Amino acid sequence: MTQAAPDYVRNTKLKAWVTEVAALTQPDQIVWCDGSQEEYDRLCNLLVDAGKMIRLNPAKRPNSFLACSDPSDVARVEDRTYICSANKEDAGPNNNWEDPAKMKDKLTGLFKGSMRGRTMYVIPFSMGPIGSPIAHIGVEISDSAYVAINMRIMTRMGRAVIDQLGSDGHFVPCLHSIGAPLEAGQQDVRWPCNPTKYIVHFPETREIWSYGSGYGGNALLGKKCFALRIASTMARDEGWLAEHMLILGVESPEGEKNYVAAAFPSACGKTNFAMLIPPKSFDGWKITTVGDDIAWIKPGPDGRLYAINPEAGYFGVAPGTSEKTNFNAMATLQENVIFTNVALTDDGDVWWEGMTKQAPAHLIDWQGQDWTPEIAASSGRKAAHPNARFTAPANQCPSIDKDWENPAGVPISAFIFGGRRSTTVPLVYEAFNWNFGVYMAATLGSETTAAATGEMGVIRRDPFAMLPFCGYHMGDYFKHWLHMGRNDKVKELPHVFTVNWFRQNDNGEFIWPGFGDNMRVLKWIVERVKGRAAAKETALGWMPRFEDIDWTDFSGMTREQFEELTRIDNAAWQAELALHAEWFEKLKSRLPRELPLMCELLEQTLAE
Ligand code: SAT
Ligand code: MN
Repeated sequence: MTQAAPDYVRNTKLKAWVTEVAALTQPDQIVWCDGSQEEYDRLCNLLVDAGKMIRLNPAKRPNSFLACSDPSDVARVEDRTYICSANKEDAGPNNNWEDPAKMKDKLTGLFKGSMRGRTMYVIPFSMGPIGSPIAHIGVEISDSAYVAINMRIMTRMGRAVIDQLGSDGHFVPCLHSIGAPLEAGQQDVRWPCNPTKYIVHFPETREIWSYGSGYGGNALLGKKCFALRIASTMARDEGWLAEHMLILGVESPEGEKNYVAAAFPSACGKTNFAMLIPPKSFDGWKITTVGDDIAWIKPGPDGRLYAINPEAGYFGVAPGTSEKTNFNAMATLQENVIFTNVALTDDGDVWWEGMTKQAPAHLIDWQGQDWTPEIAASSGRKAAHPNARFTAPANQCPSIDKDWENPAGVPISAFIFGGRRSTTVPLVYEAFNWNFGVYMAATLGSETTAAATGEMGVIRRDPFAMLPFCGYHMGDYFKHWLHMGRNDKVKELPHVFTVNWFRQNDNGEFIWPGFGDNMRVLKWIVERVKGRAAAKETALGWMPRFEDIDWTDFSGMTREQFEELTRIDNAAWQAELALHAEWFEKLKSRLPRELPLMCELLEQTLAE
């Protein structure tokens, strides 16, 4: 174990910061993570020996583990998440705000001695391929070994990043403590955390402080905190985009390749879409995966927009994932995986709702209790938490794109925006132009899911699927997107599409089968970009007619059902537009003028 920084650490700022944090938090020891397999194995063993993780049956799932969290620490805590900009107005109504100096004071108090009795891990990481012109570096300090092992899967982590930093390279400091110091002789618990939680961002100084939670986006600070909240601010200042988007490649039988980036709110099937397997009838078509959650996008030398996946792993929702819904994800999960909050089978493997049609006869649920289908039927208790996750290396995915680590990124041809809407929003439509696309994305609504704590199933506006992740005023963010459309460096803008896989009929059943059949929509999208697919003009944008979609070997959709799926219900849209106007009202002080004008225009077109 090392206390002082290893010799290879030359970055003076980093060394000083680590010393300063250690003095504040008073850990028992400091470990500089080198990112090696030996280190990973050692930390996994440590967690297993301490009873904080279970090693799964190696014959079933080699080198894989199950961790189960405290029931109070299972999702992102949006009401405890802060953007502490110098001016309150800059954070916008989309963020909680506190004065940076006041917040630093409060946090300094909380972090004081917060790592007593624990090990402090210094975790250097690169978001994006090390050295890529689109990538950026962060260093997380955490008192959680679980965080360290997850960061090794989710990012490029370790000594190579320190080398890249050199003596004066820039990094985003990400400070994390579970807030559970151990006094001498005090027995540790399985998932230490603190009922008081703060997930805090200082956008001007590009710093993150997270306290009290060990779970997901609250604790793996490279993900939502850095790659979205801090990076969105960097992107605004520097003329690029940091987005809550998957990136996938569409390859035609002729070998033509197009990349699209798609934004959906958390737990709306982004991972499934990113790993889609086309229906059998799409012989020769291939979908490849670049990323499943976050895209960093910069203008390239040829004036197109180029995207990288800043992450190196998937932190995906387990429940609902099966060979049927996401074959590639299941293949990715065969080994080297950390599962969190799923159920344990009697033969030492994992299970979750939706993994198989029939549940095992007996399980230990995510809270450590006996679970049987009978108990579930009578009590409604779930075997896995609805926001249970897997952490898996991206390169284990069979559909991984050959260019997923290309430092130059991949060129984006289309942006797709989607929400979870049981009514109103048609299956797919293409915006008339960039500004209209920005309007559609800015007014995106979605029914809430288990990915964040709070009421489920209510519609909230989730512009660009970025509501919980935009590190500054949403009105300024819209302005930034509109500006990208007129940026000198951008010579070819992607087309913009809206999709909704979740529309229901009057009986509450999904009309669209989704999953692999989304390929039919994706094909239309790519053909539109290439100027090869027809569409009809509607008030909302260009929409496919029944005959514009490839229905080969698909009997599940009649012309009538398709009409229902794509119907623009005027009354529903008038109500929807009223909600848009209400939403815009909240952002009024910084809202670009174009957006309310487009709202009026739409209202008039619909009334005609
Ligand atoms: O933020 S998490 O990484 O916990 C997952 C999500 O909400 O998409
Ligand atoms: Mn996400």
